[in-house]
Amino acid sequence: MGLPEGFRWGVATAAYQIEGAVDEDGRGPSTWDTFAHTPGRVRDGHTGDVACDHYHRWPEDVALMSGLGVGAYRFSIAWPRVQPSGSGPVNAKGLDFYDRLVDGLLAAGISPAATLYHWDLPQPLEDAGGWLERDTAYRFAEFSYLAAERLADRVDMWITLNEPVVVTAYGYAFAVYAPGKALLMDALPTAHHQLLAHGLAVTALRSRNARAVGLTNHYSPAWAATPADQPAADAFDAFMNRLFTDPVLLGRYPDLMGDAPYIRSADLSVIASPIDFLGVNYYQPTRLATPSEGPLPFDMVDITEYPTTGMGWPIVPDAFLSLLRTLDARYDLPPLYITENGCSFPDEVGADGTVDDSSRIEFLDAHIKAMRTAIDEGIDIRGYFAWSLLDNFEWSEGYHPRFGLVHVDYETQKRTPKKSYAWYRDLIASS
Ligand code: IFM
Repeated sequence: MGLPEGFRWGVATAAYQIEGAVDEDGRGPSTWDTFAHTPGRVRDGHTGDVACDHYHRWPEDVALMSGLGVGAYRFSIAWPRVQPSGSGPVNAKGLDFYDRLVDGLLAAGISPAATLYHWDLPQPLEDAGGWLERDTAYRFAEFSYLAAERLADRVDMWITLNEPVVVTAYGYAFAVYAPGKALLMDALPTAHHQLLAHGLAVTALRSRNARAVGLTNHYSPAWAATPADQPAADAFDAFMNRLFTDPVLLGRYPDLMGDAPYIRSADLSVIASPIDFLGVNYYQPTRLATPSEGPLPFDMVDITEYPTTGMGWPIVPDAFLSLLRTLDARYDLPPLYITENGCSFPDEVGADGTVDDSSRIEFLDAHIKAMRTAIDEGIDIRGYFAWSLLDNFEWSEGYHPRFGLVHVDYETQKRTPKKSYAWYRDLIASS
């Protein structure tokens, strides 16, 4: 079967991973600036200070998207550019940047899809408690309102949060991402406050006539190592796949929240405000076993029988299909967008000046086929965004992993489209 009418092929990026220009035009510090500048936090001390210099080179990057023929671009708006201290008046120059970008995209015939929070919390908000504090949810709604006030007449899709589970788990429970806290299960209030932020932002965005509003979650199918390990897999599933979806689509939490004093009676109805779409990010499945010791109800076990990406992540396109089927069976879903899917490999520019990333082509081809099977089965998927347009700052791994369709030489900022860029361009043109 063909793709649904209006299906959007796109590419995705995020502000801190590509923009650089961290001190320009009044931008304030974010938790990722602080974290990356703390010795030992990011591999080889890499930071997002310059990144892909997209803040200055965005016209070149929009031209690369035009060359691909994408219909949509998912980018994120850096909260610390718009409200440098996380509250108070707008920094006009910060919003001007996104205004120019959005106009540049529209002039190129590319639909703008803006994410409002891709992990770069203004540092002053973190100093006041960050996502452990309920007030951060209200600050986020205010920021969302300000961004939409300026851009809602031209942005087609608004994504409130990107992968809030990663913020709770990596940022607040296990200290591997900003803000680097190791609170284990005491990190759970950050889940509730992010969800509340999402719900409040939906209302704020709608009050500014936002065209379509949703959120993006990270999903990883949970495989039990043996039948006896099924409770461990279920516990992981509740945390990774249900914690940020059940409250939004079902209006209730999975069991793991327990008796949480920070959840107020009206909160779940705010969180369950209807959304226009759900963003799905998929990279890999996870295998779980009963924990031998420790505070968590599961242990993660390596998956060794599949080829892996440069991150060591198993390549399992069938798990992507089974995830889409599971979501469809579990919920009365709004339309889905695949807001991220992709892989890193240690790509290099060859002597002839080209980058042969055939492994990425295989990865994308197999995952897009899995998505098309889901569409053929009747699952309402309206778009696919490859992660990522450019090689970029991969959080605590710095610039080592390369996820882009376009290679970036960080010394010269030269962009070199890889073989996968031409492959994706041809795929878009033919479908
Ligand atoms: O680079 C990240 C992105 O910021 C969020 N989703 C996963 C990607 C690859 O790790």
